[in-house]
This record gives sequence, C-alpha cells and structure tokens, in this order.
Amino acid sequence: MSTIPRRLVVAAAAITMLGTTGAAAQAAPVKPKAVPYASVVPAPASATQASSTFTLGSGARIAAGGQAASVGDYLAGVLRPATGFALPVDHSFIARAVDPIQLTVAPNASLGDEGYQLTVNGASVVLTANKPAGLFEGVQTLRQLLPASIDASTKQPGPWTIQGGKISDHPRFGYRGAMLDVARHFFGVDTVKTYIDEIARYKVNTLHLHLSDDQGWRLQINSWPRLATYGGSTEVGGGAGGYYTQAQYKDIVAYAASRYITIIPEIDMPGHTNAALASYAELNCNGVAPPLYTGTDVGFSTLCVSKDVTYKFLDDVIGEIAALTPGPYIHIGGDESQSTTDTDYKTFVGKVQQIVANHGKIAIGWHDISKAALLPSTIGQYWDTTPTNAAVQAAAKKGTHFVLSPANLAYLDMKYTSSTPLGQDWAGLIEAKTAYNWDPGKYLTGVDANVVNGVEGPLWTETIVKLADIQYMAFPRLAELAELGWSQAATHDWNTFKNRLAAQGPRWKAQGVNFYASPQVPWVK
Ligand code: TNX
Repeated sequence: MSTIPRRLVVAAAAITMLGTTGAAAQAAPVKPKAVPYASVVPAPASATQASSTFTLGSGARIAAGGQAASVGDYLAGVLRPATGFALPVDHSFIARAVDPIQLTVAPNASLGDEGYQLTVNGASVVLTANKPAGLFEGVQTLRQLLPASIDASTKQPGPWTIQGGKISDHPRFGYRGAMLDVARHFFGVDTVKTYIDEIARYKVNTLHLHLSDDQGWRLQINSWPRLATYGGSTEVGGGAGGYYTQAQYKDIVAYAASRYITIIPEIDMPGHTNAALASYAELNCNGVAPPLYTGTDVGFSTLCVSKDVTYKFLDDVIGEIAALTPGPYIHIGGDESQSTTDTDYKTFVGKVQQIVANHGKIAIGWHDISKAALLPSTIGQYWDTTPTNAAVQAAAKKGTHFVLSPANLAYLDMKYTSSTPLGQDWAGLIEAKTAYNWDPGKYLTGVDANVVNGVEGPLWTETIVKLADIQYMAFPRLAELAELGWSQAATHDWNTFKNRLAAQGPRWKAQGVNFYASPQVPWVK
C-alpha cells in the first residue's frame, strides 16, 4: 500500500551515511533487497549505514563460542527455515575468518546488560555484547535487517542481503514488559510461547502473567489443589478454562528465559479473588464459598483480611510460586479492591509484601498499593488514565519505583477505533499514533524520572479468546510501546517512526501475525 520510495524511508533522524555527503547519499542507489537501518524497531541508539552489502550464502557458518553459544544456536534456528541453509554453529572460542557471522561476548561495560554492537561489511556480520542478553537483542536487530521473507516458515528465494554499516545500541529503560491476562480467558502453553517469540523480536524483556482473577485460577498449587482444579475450571463466558501444571509453568519460564524474558507471576489480591474464594470456603469472612463467576464485573470480591488462615494461604501460595520463579519479582495485584475497607487494604498490602520478601522476592503491585506503607523494594505499576496521582507522588518521593502502563496509552485491550471488533473502551480509544505519542520519562507529574523503571503493555482478555485476537490487539501497539521502552528519547518522532513501523507489516505477514493495519501507518507491502 505504501507509496513512499525506499530512499525516503532511509532518511530517518538517527541515521547517517558513511563516506558520502548528504547530497551524494541521496543519489546513491540502495540495492533493492537490502533493508535500510531506518526500518529497525525499536530505533537503535546509533546507526551508521555504509554502502557495502553482505549476502548470506548457503555455506555460511556462525561462530559463537563460550557465552555466545546459545544465542548462536538460536540465531541459526531462526534463520534456517526461510533460507533453507544448514548454518552450522561453531562453538569454539575463536571466531574463524571463514565464519562470516560472528557472535562474541566480551567485556564492554558501556554496553551494559542488554547493549550490543553490530558491524556489517562486505565480508562479515560481527555482533558483540557485554552479556548474552545483549547478543540476543542484537540478533533481533539483525533479523530485521534481512528481507521480510526471512520470517517465513518455509524456504524462500532470497537473496539474503544485509546493508553494511554499524549499529551501537542499548536500552533507555531496563523494564520493557508485556502482560497477558490468562485468567479471564485461559491460553495454553503453546499460545504463550508464540507470544513470547513475538514480543522478543521487539526487545521486550518481561512477560507478566495475570494468573488469577475472579473468573479463574490458572496455576497448580500443591498445598491448595482446588484453586486450579475447581477455581480454574471456567472462564469469562462459561468456557472450560484451564490451568498450568507446575511442570507446564516451569516450561514457560524456561522458554521465556531462553529468549531473555523474565516471567512475572501475578496473583491478584485482596480483590479479584472470586476463583480462590469459591475454591476454599475458609478464605471468606462469612465462611461460605461463593459460586464460580463467569461475568466481567470487577470490585466485588475480597480475601478476608482479618483471618489468620488468609496469611497461611498466601504464605503457601507465594512460597510455591517463589520456588518456581527464577526472576526477582512476584506481582501481588492490589487493583480495584472495592470490597475491602481502606484500613483493611493497607494492613493487607503491608503483610503480603512482607510475605513476598520472606520468600526472597520483590513485590510489584498495581499503583493502588501506593496508599499503603511500602517496603523500599516494593514497585508500583501505574494504570490510571491521568498523569497526576497524589498517593503515587508521595510514594515516589519516598523512593518507590514505578512501571508505567497508563490505561489510555498502554492498555492493549482498548479498542483502536470505535469500530474495532474486540476490546473495551473505558479508558479511551488507542490508535497507533496515540500509543506512541508520550514520553514515559515525563509522564507522571511530580514524579522524578529516575524512579521510572520502564513500561508495560497489559492485555486484559475479557473479550480476547484466541491467539489471533491477542496478536490483533498487541500489534502494532506492543511494538510501539517496546520502542518507548528501548529507544533513546532523542529518537522519538512519529513521522520517522511510522515509516519504521510500516516496515514491520511484511514481517508480521510472513510470520502469520494477525496485526491491525492502522490507516495512520504507511504500510510497506
Ligand atoms: C481494569 S486496571 C483492570 C482489569 C480489567 C481491565 C479491563 C486494572 C489493574 N484492572 O481488571 O481487566 O481494566 O480493561
């Protein structure tokens, strides 16, 4: 659909041409199959394009020794289907000149944990990083520099040409997240793994799983087995629901880790707990278990804050989850507890964050927890639709850090337009430009930018029932949010960004990702 010539797409703000003047750069023809560096999402911190090109040949090998080995294997795995090449990976420590793709982990503090350098010339593609996570992020950039057909699952003709140049890159924020609500509708392991692969392409490093809500409990807990077997037995609309066994959950966590993504498990409480209350009568103040719930109301359920058994329950549940969780965080929910008194709520949050700490983890909660006295380590997740919040300001002044998910900007379940068939609109409509046009560092009024850990795009699933629905709501918006999380503020510009986003369209098509083709984006065919 795009009528924008490729040469104009190249002319993005952060890109300079090597060895030519600006005028000469415009005259120099870009070889048809090479993707301009100005097409990469998220925008790299610095990218300098050269006139040389590298073409991956059928005999190419990947050198990836030591700490680079597993990322090398991953790279070969993602390049093999479309190229049809064998792409053997050389795990010896010394990259040989005959291996045109070279991945190396070498100390370089300036690149941090996730930064990388990518140098492409006529003979080689050299990717270096301080840590394997940085190599992994660099590999995502490299994939986007290949023609979009590299993302097909079957052999394509090529040629697999990459524009020469140099990219030096590192993230703006350390926390770049997506959230999937597997409670309102349950999604199986394969769907979650597919989503992990799709978000990893945009350098998202955190997947928050909303594992419990009024409509379902989705993780097997051995000490309280009815949570999953009964509490997980339905979902919104009355379907069969489901839950992850602990073995399946571990499999998800390990799969995510292989993509340098940390899973954050959420048990929402004290509200949003009908599935637990229905499973165990003793968790209710009146000792009576309510029926399972398959509607979409919020704010009607609460754990019994005054009962000792509530904390025994939470200690057991959080203990089991902590044992399954290599990552540092456990999310305690805390949103919309409209059936809990203010005093009870503060008591509850105080106790529960301590239980999380006792199990060696850091508590995260929706920003409603700001009204309680928080441990210095506890993190808030901001979801409201206005940038001014007194309790959040006060907590931030005391040093509480926040992840930003303003519902009117970052909620992936909001409709794009009034005619979007899926989703909700209580926080507003979020078209592609709206999703991009804000600055996480400056969003919250009266809150210092250095308490902002990053951003997260929550996908609530009251109306979302299958993978194609997840994809439609997440793309392009999650890629946009990922850019806000990764790219330096200086690269922020809708007019160049929309062209970079446009280049993702053919990639999503090649992958079979069901994205929303926003009319605000000049999609590349
Ligand atoms: C609000 S905002 C919720 C969720 C709903 C969502 C729907 C927040 C932390 N909670 O319970 O699913 O809106 O958009």
